[in-house]
Amino acid sequence: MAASRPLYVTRPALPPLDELRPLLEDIWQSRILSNDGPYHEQLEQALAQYLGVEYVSLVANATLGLIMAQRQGNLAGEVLTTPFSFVGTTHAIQLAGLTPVFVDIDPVSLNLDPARIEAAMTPHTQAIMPVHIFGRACDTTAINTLAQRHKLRVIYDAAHAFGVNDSGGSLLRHGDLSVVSFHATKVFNTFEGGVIISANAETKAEIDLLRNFGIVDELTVASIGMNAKMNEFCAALGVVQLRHIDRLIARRGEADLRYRQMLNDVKGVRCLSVPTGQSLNYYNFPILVEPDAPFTRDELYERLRAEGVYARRYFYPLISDLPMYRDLPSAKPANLPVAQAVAKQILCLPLFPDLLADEQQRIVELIAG
Ligand code: T4K
Repeated sequence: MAASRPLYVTRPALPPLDELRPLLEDIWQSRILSNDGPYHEQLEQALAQYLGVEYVSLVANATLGLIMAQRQGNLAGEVLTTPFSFVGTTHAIQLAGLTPVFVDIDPVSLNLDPARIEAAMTPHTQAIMPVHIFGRACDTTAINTLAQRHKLRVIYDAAHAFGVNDSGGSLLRHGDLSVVSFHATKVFNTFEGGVIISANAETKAEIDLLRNFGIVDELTVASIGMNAKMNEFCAALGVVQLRHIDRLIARRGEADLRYRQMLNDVKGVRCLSVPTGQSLNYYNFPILVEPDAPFTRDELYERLRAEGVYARRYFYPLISDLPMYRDLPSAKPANLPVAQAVAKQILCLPLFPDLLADEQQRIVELIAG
């Protein structure tokens, strides 16, 4: 077999450097490097149009976005969330001064199970932070109903959900706020970055203050804000990236379909079902290693690794099993049986726009053994 490149779980897409160069020359010329510069403005407007949402605030990364989304509501108390996510989700709750309460996930969507949310509520519950994991939509209707009934805020961790639509439009329109990540590993990347989608103009105005120290003008500071601004370099990159995003998502979709076809007859592993009523951005390609497979998930992970295929166990260990969270009452494994099982079965295969069919064939042959 010809020498093969290492296959990481993702490979960031970048535009041709020549396309970016005029924007960089402009920045070099103007010396406007940050604090609501022209490319920042341009990208916010372009994203509002592309995503089909109105109130868009760029941020330096999604973690700061999630923290600010909680500070904006002046929340204090408990936030119901999923243990099956990137650790940043729960860290953001803790860093905002709130207490995470873990709720089990649905075995099909792998998202927060709405049927279990009410049982986890206490008089201290202030908000729900669901995650559209792998860009697969949460049950937004059920979550919205619960939030209205109990007067809770909903902050979606939409880190994976760039450009995903459901039958009513952008998935990002749900809840009080949604936070998307533009990290290098994401479908749409600005090296580091993210965006907060607010439900209304007042919320956006408060978020925009919070991301710049709460500064209104030279003499007025309105809130205890932080520095969560996106700089002009990242914003300019975003402007150029957006020109290519549809093609890149389409190529991810082609690779996703190829995996599904190639893995169809492979014993011991199962692809997640294609969700209905929503589009996908094909952020990841998660598979589940069946309990009766002739190998364990970790054996498969090591087998691939030995051949230069760096699949990742997203998301294992469960956040609720990490040392700083495992003593919370809601973190007990018996409280989270579905998440516990899924975390032991999940494996994300490499998926990125320029992944070749031959490379996928090699990966699938390694899995088939
Ligand atoms: N909520 C959720 C649900 C999230 O998934 C995340 C982030 C957040 C919140 C927070 O969003 P941000 O604050 O980051 O905007 C990565 C990312 O650092 C993290 O952003 C992401 N989720 C998470 C799922 O993945 P690691 O520690 O797994 O990344 P790392 O460095 O191991 O990279 C994975 C692979 O990607 C590497 O093996 C190679 C490739 N890679 C990575 C980078 C950074 C590249 O080829 N080039 C690169 O520049 O966390």
